[in-house]
Amino acid sequence: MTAGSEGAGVSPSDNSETVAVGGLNGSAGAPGSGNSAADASSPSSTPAPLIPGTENYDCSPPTGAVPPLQLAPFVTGLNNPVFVTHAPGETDRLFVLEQEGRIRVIRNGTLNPAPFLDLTEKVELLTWEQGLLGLAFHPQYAQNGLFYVHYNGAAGAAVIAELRVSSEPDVADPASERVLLTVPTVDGYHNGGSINFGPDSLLYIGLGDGGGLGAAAGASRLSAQDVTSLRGGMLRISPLASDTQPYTSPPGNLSDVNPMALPELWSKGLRNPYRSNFDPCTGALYIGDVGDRSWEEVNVEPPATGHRNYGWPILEGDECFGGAAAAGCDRTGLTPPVHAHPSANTGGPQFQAVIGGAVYRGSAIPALRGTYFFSDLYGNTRTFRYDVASDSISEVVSLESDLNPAENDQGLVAIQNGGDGELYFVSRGSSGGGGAFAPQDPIGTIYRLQAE
Ligand SMILES: [Ca+2]
Repeated sequence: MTAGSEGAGVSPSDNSETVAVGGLNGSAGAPGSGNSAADASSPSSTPAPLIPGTENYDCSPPTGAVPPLQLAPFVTGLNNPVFVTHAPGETDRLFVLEQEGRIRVIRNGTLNPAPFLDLTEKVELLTWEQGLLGLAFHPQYAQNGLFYVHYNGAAGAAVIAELRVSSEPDVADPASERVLLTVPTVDGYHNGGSINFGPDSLLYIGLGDGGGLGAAAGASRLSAQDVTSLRGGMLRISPLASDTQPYTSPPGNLSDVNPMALPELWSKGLRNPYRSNFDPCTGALYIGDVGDRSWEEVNVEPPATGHRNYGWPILEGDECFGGAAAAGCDRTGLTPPVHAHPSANTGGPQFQAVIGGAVYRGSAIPALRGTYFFSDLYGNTRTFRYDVASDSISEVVSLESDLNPAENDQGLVAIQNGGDGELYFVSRGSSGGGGAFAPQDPIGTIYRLQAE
């Protein structure tokens, strides 16, 4: 293996061996993980949400039949929106990320003209896959005003940074930025982007394998199996500064069972975890992992269950990566996805670049409570229900004929909960295609999932 050219990690040595993390599947969950508040064993109870700030989500069981659904335009005129979320406990504001580096505020359905924060001077987009990709508010945001962003900075490197709100609630303080972590890219592809606080109030960060075209691709792929690289991993950190450390790595991470592993790592073997979300009612973590040429996949981590190896680049989906020549690959210790969909690249039904979504926890459509929505870059939305007790999913249902507002090339890039648990779909207005990023007109739209 040519591990010496593995340039996308934070390896202490250029010659670090690629160390498999296999064999760790099924290891015990993190200590202090008071999980399983909600599972199928008590379907009639209504658990409280497990994540601070999601107390307005509705965790009661589903009732009734699913009505015909639609995506109703909520806010338009956004410039390359790529994400939406809410501050803890808030139901009147949403925060939208515009790819080139702005955070915008939507208050009661109206877009504020002035941004909450403008990071465009710091964001560098080498490709359509980069930009300001993720935002997570600290669980105690109402008290400390802290929030975290995941963006691509100088030379396209992944940057995780902390900022603080100003004395004005709709304006952040740009001078407050404190960079926690910087991880170089290869050529701007496979960045990951997700960033979420879990039930343990720790920050989970999805980093892609860093991309790589041609000869560089093989090397960057290997980083996903290299526990001395943060690339291709799900990280779990306590983001607050501690003495001289910009953040700390808590007990319970992968290094507890594999001393070779970097202390930030929680799980490995991911290719491009662009979008992930916890279900606050169960604590399960849903990870959409964008595939290569054959399979798009969704992984679900049961509550407080890390130390997983999701297989890339040994597996793509549930198949040995590399086609027939790779048949018989060693699956020991690898966790296949709960769902894999053929990619459009193989000539199957159109489905390309999975968009990991979120679990509906609103009140408006009771039959959907507990249903996970995900899609692809072209808005081919699908759903399933995940059962914690059996660690398995229901049949996957396609909603692409109902919920594809522009029919094609709409650039669907996120499905997220509002503060009331309802679902919002973020459309950039075009897929952007491959290659270098190019500015476009403000044709982005946020849709709200509603009954017809
Ligand atoms: Ca996988």
